[in-house]
Amino acid sequence: MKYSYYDIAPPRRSREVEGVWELDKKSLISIVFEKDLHVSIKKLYCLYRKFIEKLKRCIILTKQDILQELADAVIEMDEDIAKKMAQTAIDTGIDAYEAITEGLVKGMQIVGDKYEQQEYFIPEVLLCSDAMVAGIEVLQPYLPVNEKKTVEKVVIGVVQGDTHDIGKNLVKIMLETAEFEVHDLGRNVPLQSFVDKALEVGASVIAMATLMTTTMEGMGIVVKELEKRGVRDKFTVIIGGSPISQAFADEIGADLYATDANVAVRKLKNRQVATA
Ligand code: B12
Repeated sequence: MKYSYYDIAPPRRSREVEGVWELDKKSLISIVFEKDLHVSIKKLYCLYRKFIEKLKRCIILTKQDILQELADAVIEMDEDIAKKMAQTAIDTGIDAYEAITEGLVKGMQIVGDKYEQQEYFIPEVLLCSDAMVAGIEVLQPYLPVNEKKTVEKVVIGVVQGDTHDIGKNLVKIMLETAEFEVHDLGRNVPLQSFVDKALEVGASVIAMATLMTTTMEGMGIVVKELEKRGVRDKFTVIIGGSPISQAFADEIGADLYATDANVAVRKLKNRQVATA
C-alpha cells in the first residue's frame, strides 16, 4: 500500500485539519503564557509553523483516499484540487488510468446521478466536467504508451444531434495512448462527415458515440451510407455511449461495441491481431 504525505489539503478535509491546527495554536499560546515563557511573537510563529509541518506529515492518504479525493474534486467542481490530487496520484505510484477511471470518472458518474435527481443542473454539470478534464490533463502524459506503433487511423465523433462529448474524449485519449492516429470530428457531427473524413484520411476505423436515445439511429444511417458507397468493407465500425448495447450494434450492423474506453482499445487491438 502506498502512502503520501498530505501536503495539499482539499477543502473537505482541510476544514477538519484547520480545526485541529486552530486548537493547537491556542494550546501552544496558552502553554507559553501559563508557563510565563518569554517568547517573542516571531519565535512563537516559528514554533507554530514547525508544529503545523509535523502535524501535516502525520496525515497520510491511502490509495483509496486519493481516488476518493479525485472523485470528490469532480463532484465539488474543484479544478485545483482535481489537478493537485491527480499529481498526488502520480507521485504515489497510482496508475494514471486507474486514477481516471476509479477516481475522476467515478465522480462524474455520481454527478450523472445528481443531474438525474435534479440536484445538479446543466451549469453544475459543466463545472464538474471541467474539473474532470483538468485532472485528466495532468494524468494523460502518464498513461502507458503502447510500444507497438500502430499505423491505423481512427475517425471519431459524437453523432448529429448530440453534444455530449466527455465519454468520447476519454475514448479518444485512450486510443491516442495506444498509438492510433485519431481524427476527432467533435460533437453533433453531420452523419455524412464520418464517411467523408474516413475516406479522406484513409482511416480503417470509424468510432461513433452517443448518449441520447433520440440520436442512436444516426449510427445505423452511417453504416448504411458506407454500404451505399460500396466501402463498407474498408472500415471497422465501433460504437459506444450509455444507451448503446451489443444488441443495438448487431441490429445496425456495426462491427464492435464497447462499454468503456479501455474495452474499446482492447477490442480494436484484438481485432488487429485477428486480422494480422
Ligand atoms: C454531462 C451530461 C450533460 C452535459 C454534457 C457536457 C459534455 N460536454 O459532454 C450537459 C449538461 C451539457 C448535458 C446536456 C444535455 N443532456 Co445530458 N447528461 C450528462 C450526464 C449527466 C453525464 C454524461 C457523462 O458525461 N458521463 C460520463 C462519461 C465518462 O460517460 P459516458 O459518456 O457514458 O462514456 C463512457 C461509455 O459510454 C463509453 N463511450 C462513450 N463514448 C464512446 C464512444 C465509443 C466509440 C465507444 C466504443 C465507447 C464510448 O466510454 C466512456 C467511459 O470510458 C448524463 C447522465 C448520465 N448518468 O449519463 C446526461 C444525459 C446523457 N443527458 C441527457 C439529456 C436529455 C440532455 C439534454 C437534452 C438536456 C436538455 N434538456 O437540454 C442536453 C443535450 C443537448 C444535446 N442535444 O446534446 C439524458 C439523455 C436521455 C436519453 N436517454 O436520451 C441523460 C441520460 C440524463 C437523463 N437521464 O435525462 N448533459
